[in-house]
Amino acid sequence: MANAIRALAMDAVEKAKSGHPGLPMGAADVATVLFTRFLKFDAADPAWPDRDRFVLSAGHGSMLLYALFYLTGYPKMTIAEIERFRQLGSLTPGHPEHGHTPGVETTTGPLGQGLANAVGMAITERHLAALFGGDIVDHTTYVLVSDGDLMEGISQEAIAIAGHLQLKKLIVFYDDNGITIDGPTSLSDSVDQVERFKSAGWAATLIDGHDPSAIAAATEAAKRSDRPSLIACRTTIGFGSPNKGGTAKAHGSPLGAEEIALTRQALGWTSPPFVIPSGIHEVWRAAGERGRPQRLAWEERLAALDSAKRAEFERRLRGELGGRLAAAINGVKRKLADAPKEIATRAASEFALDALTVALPEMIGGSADLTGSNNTLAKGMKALDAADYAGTYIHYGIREHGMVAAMNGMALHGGIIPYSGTFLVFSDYCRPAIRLAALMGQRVILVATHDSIGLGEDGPTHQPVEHLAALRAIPKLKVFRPCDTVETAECWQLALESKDGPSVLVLTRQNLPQLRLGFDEGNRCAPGAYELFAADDDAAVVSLFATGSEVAIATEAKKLLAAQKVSARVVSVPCFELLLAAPEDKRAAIIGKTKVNVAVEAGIRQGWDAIIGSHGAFVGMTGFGASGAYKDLYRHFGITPEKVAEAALARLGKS
Ligand SMILES: Cc1ncc(C[n+]2csc(CCOP(=O)(O)OP(=O)(O)O)c2C)c(N)n1
Repeated sequence: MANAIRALAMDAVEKAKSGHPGLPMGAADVATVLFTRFLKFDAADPAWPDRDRFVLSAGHGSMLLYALFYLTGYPKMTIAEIERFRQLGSLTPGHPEHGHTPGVETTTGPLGQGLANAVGMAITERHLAALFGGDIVDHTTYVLVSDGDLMEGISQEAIAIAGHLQLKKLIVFYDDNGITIDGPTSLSDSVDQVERFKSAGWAATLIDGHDPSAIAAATEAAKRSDRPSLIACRTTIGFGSPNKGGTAKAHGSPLGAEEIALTRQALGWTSPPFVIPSGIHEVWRAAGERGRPQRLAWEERLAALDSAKRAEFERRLRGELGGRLAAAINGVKRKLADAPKEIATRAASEFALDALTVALPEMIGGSADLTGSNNTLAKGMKALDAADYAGTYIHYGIREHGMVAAMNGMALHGGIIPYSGTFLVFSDYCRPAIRLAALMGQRVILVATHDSIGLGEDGPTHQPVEHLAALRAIPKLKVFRPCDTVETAECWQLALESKDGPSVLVLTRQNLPQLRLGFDEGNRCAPGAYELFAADDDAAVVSLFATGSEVAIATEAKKLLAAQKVSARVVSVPCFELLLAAPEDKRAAIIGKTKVNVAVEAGIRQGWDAIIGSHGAFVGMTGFGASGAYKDLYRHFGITPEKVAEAALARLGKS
């Protein structure tokens, strides 16, 4: 049965003239034992909610997954798709893509991410089991990792969190083949992985990864463990290939016709390419049907659940917010209309979260050890930890990358909406996971506080300058930078309503005036930008565009210009992506047609030309910040109402 995987992998890679045969061939025995004896799945229904998850963290070995899907009978994975491996539009892309190929639990390829995603999935399983009961939620998360996965730094973050949270239903198979692209791992690594995992609170063992009974015994033991488990499986990369097996040559290129013929001989595999002997295929298909009775029994248990509980479970899995969100946001906005607040937007975010987390108990918060600074802990939230998986707040520790990758796994699992916090400057530390959230279209929300030189004395190491531009460059990511308490609530609403993609909420440390007074039933931030303060007459010659803390500066600049008899309007731009996605006429109407456009943002100019044009004036940063009181810094870097007014006057030829 394992040789069927090997044959499909080497033949598909050969036909595609590219790909990675080594991992599928080496890990075929592990995968065969897992899929035929342990994994709870029903090939006919790859998205069944209580299925076990299998994450191929080493995504370059994608043919392993595709071969398994084909052999076990996933409906869409036909032999034609296997033959179209890596071709445009096929269901068998180079690396597994979630949302593209049914059965792929997460998009992998960037090493280490899948392992951290799996941690998020395992956390979600424990949490939902605590809420809805083990009859309804009871599944194991299995992961296959490679040397590369475990060398990446993110793996340390993931392992440490999983060990700390005692995620006993997380089982990791390590394809311990001692080979990477450059050659043997001894070129660059001397870590004892078993000891490393043990020290992080895991059960860990080393076995022969080509011995089915050893694989089965280790998996049985792992299932009984009260800790997460690592099973290091000694394997031979490209198992079966007489000349390339066990070497880096089997890692990432076709074996070649001659070597494939020799491998067929060595494995005793006589079928032509893409043909699986019917006897072997039948046993594989039976493995794919093995879980059907379990799925049907689960459906019956779900149907028998108390109807309110069942409705809530199903609502959560669908990721629907119902009418709860708008009601909560409007409640917050009414309070702010009655009693305006001059607070930092990070505090405004907490104010919104106090209401949101009550209305939407599926929100699971957290922070990378900056809870008090990120204001992510709402009233009444309790820690989610090994003692109480029903909690809704995760102390991720100083692990930004692992945190966001775990959030991706949570969103992929479904049933919860993850959000968490760090400083905006450290979005660099989790950028690869943010990018994957965007690529996968997952609702993951990052609260990024301390968003500019406005954070003050911590200085240039902590002051983001290029981060807004860098985040705005990621397709499908929404970057929100609200200017006050009301916009913060509205941006939270938009982030939560963005079911098909991630959001970053960029928030200040420093207090800001509430500019939105009165109550607006609608969400004025929804178009991405709007005229916050119209010109005092019909003859505006200047449009002042700003985001976040700089909207108040633009508003003051408008007054200075008025004193000089120059009519200006202020446009708040809380979200570039929404504005730039709007139809041309709508966008043009918001941007307006005044003689002069000026933008002010305490970051670099990059990206602003799309709104103000290359002739527009920009008041912001051109280099790194400095340590000092924030008001001094704004003056020092020239981000003041006076400078904004001056820039406008200069463009009008009045200075
Ligand atoms: C973050 C990241 N860095 C680099 C790569 C490129 N890459 C793909 S596989 C690989 C290493 C291969 O070694 P291993 O993980 O042991 O896989 P195996 O050789 O066993 O297939 C590298 C460096 C990547 N996919 N992701």
